[in-house]
Amino acid sequence: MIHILGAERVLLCDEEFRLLSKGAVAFLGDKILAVDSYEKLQKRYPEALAEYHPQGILLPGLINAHLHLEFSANQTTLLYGGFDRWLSSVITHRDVLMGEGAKEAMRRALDEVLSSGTTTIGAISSAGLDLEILAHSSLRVLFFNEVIGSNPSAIDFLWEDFLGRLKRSEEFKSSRFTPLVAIHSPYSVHPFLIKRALLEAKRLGGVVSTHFMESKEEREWLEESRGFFGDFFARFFGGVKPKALSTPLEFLELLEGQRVMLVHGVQMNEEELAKAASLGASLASCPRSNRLLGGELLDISKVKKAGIPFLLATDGLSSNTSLSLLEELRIALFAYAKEPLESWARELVLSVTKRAAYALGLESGELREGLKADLALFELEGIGECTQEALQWILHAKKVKTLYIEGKKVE
Ligand code: MCF
Ligand code: FE
Repeated sequence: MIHILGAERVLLCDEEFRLLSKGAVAFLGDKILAVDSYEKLQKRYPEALAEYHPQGILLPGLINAHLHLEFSANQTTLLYGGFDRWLSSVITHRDVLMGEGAKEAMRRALDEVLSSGTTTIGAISSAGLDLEILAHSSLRVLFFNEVIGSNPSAIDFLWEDFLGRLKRSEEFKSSRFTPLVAIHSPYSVHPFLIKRALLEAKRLGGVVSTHFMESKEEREWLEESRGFFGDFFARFFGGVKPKALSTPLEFLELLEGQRVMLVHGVQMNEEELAKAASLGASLASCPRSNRLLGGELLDISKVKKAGIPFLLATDGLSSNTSLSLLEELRIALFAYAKEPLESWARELVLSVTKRAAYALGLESGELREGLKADLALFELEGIGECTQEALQWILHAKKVKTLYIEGKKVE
């Protein structure tokens, strides 16, 4: 049965940011059949099940490209106000956070993801505890199996653990669930593990995610083998201070030939931005997480100048107060205060729709014939008289009204 979903405003989320007044999307099965005015689509498909929302604003389902569902049990446990304290507190509390209450916390967090109008997530899985919850959720999931560890004497164990998780996740592969690879970061993964994990990523054929240049401590360590990470690693290496395994640029070079999404990038310099651009990498920014951990925000103008596509994501509840992209969008609108207001609002909308889909290799993120029917309908009073749709939607949208993933209504 063909469905027609009509709304007072339809944001196509194409590069020109076109929108329709009294527009609609017609869809059949998992795909969009046509996007046009509600009236025309009703005439074209008279047999369709049609509904129109006079206060509605219809968008492609939002894409949260980077979060850590497994850390959802954190509320007040972890320490903020410095990357060093935060990381130390993660190590201290990791087992508790990932213990008993973790599953329930993950379920609650996913409900929040859905109610913010999100249809796709890029979930970093550190231990595989989130596998079944995510594989059985109604969301579209890019399941990034994380490889982590730099101690040479533990490499075989670390590799087997990663490979075991990866293989297990591959058993759940489906049109909505895609197993992928994440490299935790340049400071925490041995190049040997990186190279092997990248071979698996090539076999899977998708994007690789990695945290990169999140903190000042990271640069200090990678370039000079000193600072917080020196002491941090000494604790895990039996008191012997190891050396950093690659510079930031050497790390980026390892990623050559791979589709990459970098996460954070707050401390990236011009040379690294240029290198990332030459790799065709995208950059996911998580402003609330950055404020709580490293303290500083990304310089958007540098990222734009380098020609790197910018995405917005929430990160996990280990460094945020919610997994709502709507809240993240509002924060980003205010926090990146140098950007011109209206055009920035439009760019932010694209950063969680079309640009995110492009970066992740998804057939969604836009309202266009042939793409997946992943749709988010919101209601906004007065939208019919509004001329600043993207801006007003970011300011006022609190909860999605109806969500479709692959043409199926999420109940
Ligand atoms: O993005 C934030 C901050 N940067 C790095 N890692 C994490 C973030 N949120 C959760 N993490 C996880 C990461 O995946 O914390 C662990 C890793 O498993 C830190 S290293 C023990
Ligand atoms: Fe993260």
